Amino acid sequence: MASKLLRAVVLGPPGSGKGTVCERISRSFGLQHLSSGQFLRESLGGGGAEAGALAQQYLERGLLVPDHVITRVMMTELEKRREQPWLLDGFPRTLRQAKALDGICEPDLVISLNIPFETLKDRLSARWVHPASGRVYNMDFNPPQVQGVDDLTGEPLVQREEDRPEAVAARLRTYKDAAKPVMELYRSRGILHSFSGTETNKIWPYVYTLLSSRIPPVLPDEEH
Ligand code: G5P
Ligand code: MG
Repeated sequence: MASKLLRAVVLGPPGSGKGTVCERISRSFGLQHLSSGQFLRESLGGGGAEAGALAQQYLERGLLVPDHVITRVMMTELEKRREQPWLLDGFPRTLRQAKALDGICEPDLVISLNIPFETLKDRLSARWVHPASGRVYNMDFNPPQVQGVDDLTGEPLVQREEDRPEAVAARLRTYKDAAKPVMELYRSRGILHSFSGTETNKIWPYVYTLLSSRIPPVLPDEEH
């Protein structure tokens, strides 16, 4: 069924809520959530994988990894899912990446999260993660049940190097420069939908409505 093969992309600066929104979309609409940052972090634990070793230096500083590295990682994952609907979180982030993605499949729908700089800085410094699973918490917005530990495993949470203030400012600058032509490309195709605000919970109903017009929900929008 054509609607089941929806391919969507969520764009947004670091901390804009891509992961949070994608998780909700994935639960409500059954799309597979594919996070480029998560794939990169997994490849770091991959025992000397070339892409992993290279990526680590960039990840630690909150810089974009080179296009060919991330593109190879993402193309491998997307090739495995040729016949499936998906939702990309964090890819493409540059024009080159967008062109590489077009080579596999042009996205049907692009969601852009437009969040003020101050809000992003506050959020990122309150973020803690469970490294093994990639589960993300926020001490204000989405705290763990017990402070400092993962809800499911009870293992300790850590703060990513890239969430320190200097790294955050650098990430936001890099993002803006690289993302502009990507947004222009998708805008020119008429598939870009931008959502502005300071709270994911307020943006979410609009995202839900947009997605509902394209694909039947598997879960009603009441749990969020
Ligand atoms: P990632 O993993 O893609 P970023 O930097 O793009 O990382 P990040 O930091 O994961 O994005 P996000 O997914 O946009 O942010 O946002 P999130 O995690 O859902 O929310 C951020 C925090 O705010 C969370 O704690 C969340 O709970 C909280 N929050 C959400 N909504 C609200 C709200 O309404 N209110 C409040 N108070 N809090 C809220 O990429 C990591 C690195 O990988 C490399 C780069 O080095 C990158 O830095 N990389 C790539 N490099 C090149 N090209 C690519 N395509 C790459 N992809 C990844
Ligand atoms: Mg994320």
